[in-house]
Amino acid sequence: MKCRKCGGTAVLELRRHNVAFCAPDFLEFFRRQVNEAVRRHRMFTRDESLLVAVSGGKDSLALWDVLLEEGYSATGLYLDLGIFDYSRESRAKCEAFAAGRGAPLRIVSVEQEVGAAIPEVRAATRRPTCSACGLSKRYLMNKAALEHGFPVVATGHNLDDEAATLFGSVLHWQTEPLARQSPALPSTHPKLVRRVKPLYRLSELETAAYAFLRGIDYIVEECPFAKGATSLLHKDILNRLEDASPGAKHNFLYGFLEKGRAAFEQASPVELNECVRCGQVTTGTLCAFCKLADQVKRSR
Ligand code: Q46
Ligand code: ZN
Repeated sequence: MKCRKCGGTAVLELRRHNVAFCAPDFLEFFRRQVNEAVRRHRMFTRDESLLVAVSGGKDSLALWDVLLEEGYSATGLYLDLGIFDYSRESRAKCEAFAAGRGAPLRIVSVEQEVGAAIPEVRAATRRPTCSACGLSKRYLMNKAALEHGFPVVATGHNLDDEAATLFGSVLHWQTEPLARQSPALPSTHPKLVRRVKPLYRLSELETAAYAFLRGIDYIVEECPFAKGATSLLHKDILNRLEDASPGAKHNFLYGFLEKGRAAFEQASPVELNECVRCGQVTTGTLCAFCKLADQVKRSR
């Protein structure tokens, strides 16, 4: 296999693009895809300070790395979920990455903010772990960005994540998630910062290859609560489709973004209020995070 750019020995074949690249040209391809995502969706400008949500995994650390390499001012945000060894190890990976690059890292403890670490939240609320966790993460990312003056939060969601989320929403025709699924969600309220996904054009395999070639030390283990998640089943189904028909995931996601999403967005306008307790945005009067914290407090 030869590199499409330089003719040297290729290290990676990208079947959906029908190309192969050597290591330096693959890294260049990766950066170009990120820059294209940023440009196409006007995610942020060179003058803005970015808050990058990092979990210690390959995607978010690859994202932080590429943004720093491209010269952005990018601060990491690690949310400590208190999930046993997984959280201890993933936090250590983020701290080591930050120290190695001289990049600023903020750490927020879910236990302090919610009143219990994620494993106890389930027992306290009987809510599925990932639903309470996802809700807390979205809330705390926005809160950290607002408190420290970041206009935008970037997350490491890749093409596989986005296609699997879309697949799950379509299977159940969940119109609200479909209206909100986008590589760039604008700020629709002064208390809501922009949320962007600069890796949405890159597959999981490509972010893993980038992390490997850049020597990024990331946590390989998944969160113990991810086991059996339907999103993994959806990823598996899409991988089989992709094997048989390279480009299937990409066509599915890009086609929706170009042709389908606007219809859902128009059909589900949302009115945002400020939570009577914490002041963050909600569609009701008390936000879901404050309700969760109340439930935790009551159970104690
Ligand atoms: S961290 Fe949280 Fe994920 Fe673990 S508990 Fe579920 S949502 S699986 S990305
Ligand atoms: Zn609230």
